Amino acid sequence: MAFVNYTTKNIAIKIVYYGPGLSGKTTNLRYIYSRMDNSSRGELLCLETPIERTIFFDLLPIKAGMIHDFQIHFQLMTVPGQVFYGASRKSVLKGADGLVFVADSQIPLLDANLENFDGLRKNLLEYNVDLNFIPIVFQYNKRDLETLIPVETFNSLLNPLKLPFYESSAINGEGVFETLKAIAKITVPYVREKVFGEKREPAEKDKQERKIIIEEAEREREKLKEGVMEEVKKAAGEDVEFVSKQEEAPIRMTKIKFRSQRDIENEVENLSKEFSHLK
Ligand SMILES: Nc1nc2c(ncn2[C@@H]2O[C@H](COP(=O)(O)OP(=O)(O)OP(=O)(O)O)[C@@H](O)[C@H]2O)c(=O)[nH]1
Ligand SMILES: [Mg+2]
Repeated sequence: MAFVNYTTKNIAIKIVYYGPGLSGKTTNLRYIYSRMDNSSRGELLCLETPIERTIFFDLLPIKAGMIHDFQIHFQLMTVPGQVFYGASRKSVLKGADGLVFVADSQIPLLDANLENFDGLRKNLLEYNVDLNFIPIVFQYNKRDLETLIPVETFNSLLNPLKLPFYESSAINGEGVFETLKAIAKITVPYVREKVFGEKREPAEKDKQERKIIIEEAEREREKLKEGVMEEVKKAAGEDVEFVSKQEEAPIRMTKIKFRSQRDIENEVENLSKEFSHLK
């Protein structure tokens, strides 16, 4: 839920970049940081391991537009994608107003994308949030590489509602601002409704219709996945290996000391409300 400060007239809208390890979430934030004027963005806060993988999360506050006389701030946060940081992923997700799901387009990572997306659904449910009704956009990243998961495959498996999706090459900045603009545009009406009680345009498909489409897609998913994997394998040549979760190499732990889960949660919550690093 967006954080509103009625005294200073600020609204903080939390956008979480979620996705499997190394899919390019931090790269999105770095690019946004590098291309924005420093009067409209704060400092990029990254806690990372010596080998560049996010250990906890990244945070980038940016200033954007007004709702009435309230200044809007987007707090962009990433989760750590690696399998064993489940608890941190969940804390960062708490109170998210909008989501960007950053998928890795490389064929061997199809399963990792799907598992991570299932994890997102489960984590949200623990906060009583239904993934089918929270503002979300999909970013299919690393399109500059070869042998890619086709966009239609991603959409059939992750995005049966055909919500906004972008092909990107975050490392070159392609699709990064398009994604950010899209999620901002979708999220703001939800926040206006929650905070000011303004009615927003009803979603294109109503609740019941969405539920039916999602349930059907879920029933079909295994079948669809097998078929799609076969096709993708064929297209890519028979020698493509599919990586399973168990084979993921564990990374070296860092010197950053983990505190209790409660401390981490408090810190994320405080940072979500924090405007001091914005001019
Ligand atoms: N080729 C290519 N590489 C990319 C792209 N985006 C990110 N990368 C690279 O992929 C690696 C991982 O990127 P990160 O942004 O750190 O990934 P992450 O999603 O934050 O990873 P975790 O924090 O571990 O969850 C880095 O070496 C990036 O340079 C892209 O669009 N194309
Ligand atoms: Mg990261």
